[in-house]
Amino acid sequence: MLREDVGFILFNMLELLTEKFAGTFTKLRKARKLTDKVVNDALRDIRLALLEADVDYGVVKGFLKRVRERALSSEVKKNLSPAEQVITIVYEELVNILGKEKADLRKGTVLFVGLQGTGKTTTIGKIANLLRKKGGQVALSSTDVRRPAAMLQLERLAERVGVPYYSFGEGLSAVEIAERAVRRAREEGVEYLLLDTAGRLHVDEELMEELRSIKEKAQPSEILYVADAMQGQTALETAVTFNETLSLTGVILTKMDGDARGGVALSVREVLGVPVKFIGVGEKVEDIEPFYPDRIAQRILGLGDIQSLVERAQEVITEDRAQHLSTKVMAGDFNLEDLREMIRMIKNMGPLDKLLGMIPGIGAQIKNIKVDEDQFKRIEAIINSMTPEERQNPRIINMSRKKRIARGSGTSVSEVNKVLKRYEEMRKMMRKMKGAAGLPVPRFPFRM
Ligand SMILES: Nc1nc2c(ncn2[C@@H]2O[C@H](COP(=O)(O)OP(=O)(O)O)[C@@H](O)[C@H]2O)c(=O)[nH]1
Ligand SMILES: [Mg+2]
Repeated sequence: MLREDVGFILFNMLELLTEKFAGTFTKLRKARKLTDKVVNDALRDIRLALLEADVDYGVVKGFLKRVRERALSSEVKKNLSPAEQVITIVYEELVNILGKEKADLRKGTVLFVGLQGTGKTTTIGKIANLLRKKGGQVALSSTDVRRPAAMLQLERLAERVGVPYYSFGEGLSAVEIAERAVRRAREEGVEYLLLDTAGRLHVDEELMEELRSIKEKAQPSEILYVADAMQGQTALETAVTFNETLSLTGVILTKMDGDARGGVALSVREVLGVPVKFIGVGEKVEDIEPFYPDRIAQRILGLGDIQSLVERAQEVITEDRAQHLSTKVMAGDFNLEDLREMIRMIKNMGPLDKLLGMIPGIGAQIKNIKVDEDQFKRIEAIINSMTPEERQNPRIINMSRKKRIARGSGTSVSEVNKVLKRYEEMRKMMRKMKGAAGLPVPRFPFRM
């Protein structure tokens, strides 16, 4: 994807979508029966996808073995196509492997542990915000005594979120702070005491000893390991050590807004035996989501986080308008008015780069691209400068009209041309999509 093309995200998005489907499922779609060879070919693609998604090798191996057995067994349903069968089995196994736990936190003291810089402090702010919004009684405290700045960071977050922060003056050890915070939380009837801890660049025995003592004194209801998803398998190796020392109760994966594809999430459950409870998707306090195994499974399958996207979209797009637009797209009857409406909807859906990350195949593509939202404004301005007739029937836009439109929108004829050319390409693409209807996507559980 070229930088200058980023304004035409819609076009690229559809293109990538079809490409992805075409690539992975064409062969499968042609198959009439699930033979050994068909299954093996499909599994090879899936294996690659999983490894690319940074899933632990051993986990992939066991996983594929189960899928293969099921795909070749007699359980397969007659009313599904071979492609649908494979996708359904893969999906179900993915959800199994990820665990079915809901992202609940037990009340009491919640200890956050992990290496330095993984996002512990930030995550505590985010979770405090979530719990408080749901009406929970929350308080924060930090045992990161060696770094006053880190304690201040948490105190600020507490202020921002509107929950109490417990501080006890200087000179106390981490363990003493933990003890006092727990006592005070109990006295004040706090339901969730979120306790921050110090991190290190590497696992070291001194830190482990300190955490062990904090655990003993604070008797936490949860010990959550905060892992940076961008670190992939390395994060997991460290987690194993923490788990041996502390018996973790869950994991929080941060920085999932990067191009980490979620494979670590898959390995966590298998390797540590504890669930992923939340994922961090940005730096702001709102940027956290409960972990939904089914959604991650879709994401790993390359289907994108369709569910979250749909939810986000539903907040700004009314059912009627969406229906109207998709009918037009399906009918191959898509004019510049519709394009403008789509651009407006997308603009209302929030930061583009984040949104795009949820779309299949796009996450990695936009890693290094700063989405140029200005370009959307320019396209909109160009379309605004057209007459309704021109928007409905762009073919009538001749040179003199182009000049007028360029002048009206403060752009140039060549920019107007570009928009028209891309619109034409999009329209063709949509025609193709229409032709590709009947993609082998299971009715359940995917909503597309
Ligand atoms: N993009 C992104 N950045 C994050 C996320 N969580 C934390 N960060 C950033 O990671 C850095 C380290 O976070 P911090 O909470 O101080 O880590 P700690 O040392 O484990 O307490 C900060 O710059 C955070 O803004 C996340 O989910 N996404
Ligand atoms: Mg910190």
